[in-house]
Amino acid sequence: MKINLRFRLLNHIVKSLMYEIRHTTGNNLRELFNKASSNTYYTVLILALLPILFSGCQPNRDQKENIDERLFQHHFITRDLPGTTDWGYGCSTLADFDMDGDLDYSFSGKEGLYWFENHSIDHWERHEVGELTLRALGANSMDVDNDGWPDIVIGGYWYRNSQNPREQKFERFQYDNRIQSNIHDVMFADMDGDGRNDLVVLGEGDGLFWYKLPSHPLKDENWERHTVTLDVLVKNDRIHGGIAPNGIGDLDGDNDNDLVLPDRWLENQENGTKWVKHALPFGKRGPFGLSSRNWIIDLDNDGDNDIVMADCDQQASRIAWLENNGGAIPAFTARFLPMSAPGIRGSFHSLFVGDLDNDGDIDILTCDQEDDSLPTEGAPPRWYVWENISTTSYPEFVEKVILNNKIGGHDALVGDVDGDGDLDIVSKVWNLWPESGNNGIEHGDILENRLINQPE
Ligand SMILES: [Ca+2]
Ligand SMILES: [Ca+2]
Ligand SMILES: [Ca+2]
Ligand SMILES: [Ca+2]
Repeated sequence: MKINLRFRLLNHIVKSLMYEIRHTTGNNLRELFNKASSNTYYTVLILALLPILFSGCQPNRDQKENIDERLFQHHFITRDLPGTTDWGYGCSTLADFDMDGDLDYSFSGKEGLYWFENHSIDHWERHEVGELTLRALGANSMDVDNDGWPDIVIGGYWYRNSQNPREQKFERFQYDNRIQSNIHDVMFADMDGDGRNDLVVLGEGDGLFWYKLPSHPLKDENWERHTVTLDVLVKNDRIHGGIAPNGIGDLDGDNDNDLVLPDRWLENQENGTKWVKHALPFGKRGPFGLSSRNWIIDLDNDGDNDIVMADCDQQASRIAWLENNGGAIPAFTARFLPMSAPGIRGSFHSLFVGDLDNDGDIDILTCDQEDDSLPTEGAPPRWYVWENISTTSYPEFVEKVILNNKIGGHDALVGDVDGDGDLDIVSKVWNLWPESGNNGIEHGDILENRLINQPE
């Protein structure tokens, strides 16, 4: 029986029985069963309910595997970026910048910051956001000034959407003039528990900070800054990346947002003003120190948050989920995801955790980046999904290569870009790779999910 039909039937039966229980005089089940014995309808209902109850309450998932190379179709968003190639492309965000109802994509190169207007899956128009003041890799979009239009935060600056972004560049404001180096991760999360999102940034040259967003941000002014830790600095533990794309969440069940770095989690105490370090069994060091992509989620559906972690900025990247034991100070066990495709992985600089095949369970996405300095071995850069094939609430993953055309990715982002009800993936090159599937030229990309509206 199809899962939806089964749940609809179960729902109907439970509602009917609850109604009967509530309206049975004497409030006892004996009367209900007496009624059942004299009423064919309720006998059928109860008999139908028994096997469902005895089969356990786990959804009996369709065991068919849905994800393979045919599910996603690659298109270029751009394949003629201007300018030089020795800098790398960063600052990815996915938001509806022109407020026309579809998701647009932004990223930067050395020459500046662009947003790509979504006309259709094969037609994207490049617009300028503005200039960068220094090399920047991390970015995120949020409505900073509360005018309803998504803005972009990069480094120590935020770029205000002009409200006419097709015609007019964004206006740049500086929120921290002390930041003098690349900020690798930019996140928005409520750190002090007042119900409003704060800005959280990580850069190995500056530190890990959170900022309260001011109510009148339209000026160059240092925002109220709280230091989470300076352990990330190059001269200390050198932590290059960690909190992106979803490494902030409640790990100890006390309803405040904690934070994940490659080899540790930091416990939020006293509304984001005190942070206590606890070890995690994951991070390994590469040429940029410790670096990972992290995603907090309750993956095994037992009520506590687990963590999906992928190495980045290093060769032979691994990926695992870390199971939370539910303790008051939780401990985590690393469950490494299987790698069955041949070759050694490159740098996994992307991570998404969500339902990519609309079957109700959580899958995991990453890819190798195109990068001569952190190359794959024995295979070109590829895209991978660990498809959840479990039939219970405890996950079980199998690795699927979903794209293998010499196109790598970097800080890929996921959303329903073509608005058809399934999740698509946008990404871009990291740096020039002469052997790339775009003849060695830089590019932006979309992997169209063909689950819905898939051609015959
Ligand atoms: Ca749009
Ligand atoms: Ca917490
Ligand atoms: Ca859990
Ligand atoms: Ca879609």
